[in-house]
Amino acid sequence: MSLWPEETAARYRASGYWRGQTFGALLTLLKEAYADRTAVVGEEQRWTFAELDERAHRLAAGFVANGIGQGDRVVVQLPNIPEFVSVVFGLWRAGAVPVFALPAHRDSELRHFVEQSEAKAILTVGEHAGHDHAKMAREIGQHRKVFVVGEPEFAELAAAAPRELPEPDPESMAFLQLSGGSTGLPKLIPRTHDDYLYSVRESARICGLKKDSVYLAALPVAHNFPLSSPGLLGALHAGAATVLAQRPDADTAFRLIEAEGVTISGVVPPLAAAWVQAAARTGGDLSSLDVLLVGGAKCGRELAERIGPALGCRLQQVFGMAEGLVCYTRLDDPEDLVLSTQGRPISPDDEVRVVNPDDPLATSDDLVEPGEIGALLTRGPYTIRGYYNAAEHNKTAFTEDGFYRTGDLVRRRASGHLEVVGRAKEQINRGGEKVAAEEVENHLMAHPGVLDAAVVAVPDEYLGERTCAYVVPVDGKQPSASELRRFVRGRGVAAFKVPDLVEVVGEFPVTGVGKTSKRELRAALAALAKER
Ligand code: J2J
Repeated sequence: MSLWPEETAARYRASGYWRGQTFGALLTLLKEAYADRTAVVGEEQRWTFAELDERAHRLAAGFVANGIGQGDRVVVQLPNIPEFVSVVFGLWRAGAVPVFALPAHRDSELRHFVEQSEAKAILTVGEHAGHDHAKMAREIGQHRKVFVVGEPEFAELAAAAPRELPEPDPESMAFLQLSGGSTGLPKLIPRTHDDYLYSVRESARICGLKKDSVYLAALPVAHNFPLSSPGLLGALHAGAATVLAQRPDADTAFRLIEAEGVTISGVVPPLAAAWVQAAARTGGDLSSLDVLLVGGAKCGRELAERIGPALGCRLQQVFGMAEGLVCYTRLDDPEDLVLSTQGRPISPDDEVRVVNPDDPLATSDDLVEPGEIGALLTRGPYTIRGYYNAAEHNKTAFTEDGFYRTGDLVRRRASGHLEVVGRAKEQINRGGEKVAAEEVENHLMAHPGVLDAAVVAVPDEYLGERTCAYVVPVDGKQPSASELRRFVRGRGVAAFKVPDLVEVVGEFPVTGVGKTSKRELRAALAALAKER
């Protein structure tokens, strides 16, 4: 059964976008074509396509032996280690559905993913970057199975004898991605084998991946960008190797670029800026690097202009979202488009509407004049039609005719290239890491001294934006900024969600608005913060 209306699904099949292939079946073909070529490189491991294929077969059998099979959800929280790849393909072959948590997520988020997806198991690591993931998973998992890479139970899974397993339906949910979100905790995004493989296949082509390419995954690979734009999966699809960096800093990345002959990577703008600066300082050999994708947040023209000369590579801008739509500047685009736009969609059947930005419920008919700024709506062969188990939220997140309301403000050029000029959604983009204002507000309001809270973006030279929480205390209470930051951290959230700044105010510093909505209040605060 398709997650799209049947008529639309039929069109996507007929157009050759959806080919009825699963990720497990793809890996089998890759193994046949590229057996002894390197597929994945980790800190201490180096697997060929044949080795990856075998590991995925064994894990699949191990999962099934443990009662994890067709349609079962498993929350996967792994850093950039080769086991991420074998585990995910193992789950796919078992017909199970990975839920991609980021290594930065903590108790409150992980618990939400487990509950929301009704996961049967959690798959994680032990200690990573100073945090005990195994302990956290066990506390949350309770009666669920918890597998920890490096522990005996996982070794047992990984050693299971391969066996024939039924293929999952290519049009069924392959995994759940996370949304950056704007209202409360992250929503789950159901992606299918067919729709995701289409975006991966085309991304690999658009980014010029070939079997001799080497992709450096600098960002956490569970994120949609390093996973599929073109990312780990794009590289595998092309028969190319992926090098997994444990950390994204310039020292680590440059060492790997030189040692492994990396040809392509993808980073968020603050990281691109850090690499540009470091290249001027260190002069490591980056000569193999051919393409750097920059996206996740707006890459301003000034930074865009410096990337090519500093790193000796071509810049490719990418504007994507875990919900679907991905835009790239093309490698043969004129320089001005590469420097000043965020690219154009992957597919000729990506439908883009730029609509009235002042109406959060604008429909696909409320178009602005061509070239004017408006809110971006999109629909297409790899953009979801609804979040997982979120009927109420879906009523406003999507139009009646199935367009996703991205919350991004864009301007469209005659060439179809989009320029991202801002955002209408209540989200802070902290250098590519998305913070839903409401999620942090709810954490703040759990503090006994807090009456009300509004979290807004303030400009930041390095990250683009940082978070500022305006807090109105309960009468007679005066919680300090540091106490409130500690409190939010203690609620078990990813570190990037702890407010960078906290301003405790007598009342919200907006006058004359009377009974104002949070939306208006936030806009007023954001304008105020910008003026400072
Ligand atoms: C401005 N804003 C951008 C850009 C994303 C590739 C690349 C990025 C993501 C991603 C992704 C932007 N300029 N170049 O999934 O496959 C903001 C927009 C967008 C939101 C999506 C991929 N690139 N953004 O960042 O799901 O606001 O995906 O709606 O994390 O990031 O965030 P996310």
